[in-house]
Amino acid sequence: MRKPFVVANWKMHKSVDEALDFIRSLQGRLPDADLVECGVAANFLALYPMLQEVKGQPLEIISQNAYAEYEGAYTGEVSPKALADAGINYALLGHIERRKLFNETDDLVNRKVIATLQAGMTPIICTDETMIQKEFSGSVHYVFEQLINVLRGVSFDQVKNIIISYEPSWAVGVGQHANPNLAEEGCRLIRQTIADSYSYEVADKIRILYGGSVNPENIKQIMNKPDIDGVLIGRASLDTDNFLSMINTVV
Ligand code: 3PY
Repeated sequence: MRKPFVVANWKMHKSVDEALDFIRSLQGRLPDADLVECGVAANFLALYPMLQEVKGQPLEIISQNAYAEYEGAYTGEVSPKALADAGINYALLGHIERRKLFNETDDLVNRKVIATLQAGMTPIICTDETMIQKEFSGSVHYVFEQLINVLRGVSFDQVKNIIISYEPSWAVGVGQHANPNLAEEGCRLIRQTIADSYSYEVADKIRILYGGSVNPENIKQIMNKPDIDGVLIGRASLDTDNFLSMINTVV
């Protein structure tokens, strides 16, 4: 059984105080961790105070990024080592906004994956595709190639512990209704790629999330799909009640 995972991706929203208020307002309202895993991906500045505030609540505090080296002379970057030492278990890597706005390539994302694993954290690797790529070259080619590139050097043992997210750019940040069938198609393709490159057993265990305009109206339909084990939620996760109502549809 793959445990569902509901992740709020706040992007560059919320100050430290706003983030802490959010955590306080969740107090005692999250479902049992055996039923669903919940997490919030916040900006670097808010991560540590959030970790202090969350104590005892079943909520993962997640980094939205991590640098591609374990530590070293990289002014302005945040190392996987510092994140892991602080108590962060997960890092989002290669989100479509990082690829589009900050020119992150498959190669860079791959180095981030390796460094994050080295620090003992679990990468949540985002894969994407545009509608043009989907319609003209076909997802099979594009998503497959991207996944192979970002997983280069990831061993059989390591891959069991990673999480992959399908975040097609045609559905991210646009607020449009995400089509659950297309979301399932992308996640199924990811699972098939893992089965082909590692094994069916690993593919069956690995958690695959969908991200792109998930909201309280569409989450149930999306989560009913067999290859979707969780969601990354953008704008709709900024409000506590919305976030809780989405988590409750999953349990
Ligand atoms: C979105 O839904 O906009 C996201 O980017 C989720 O990560």
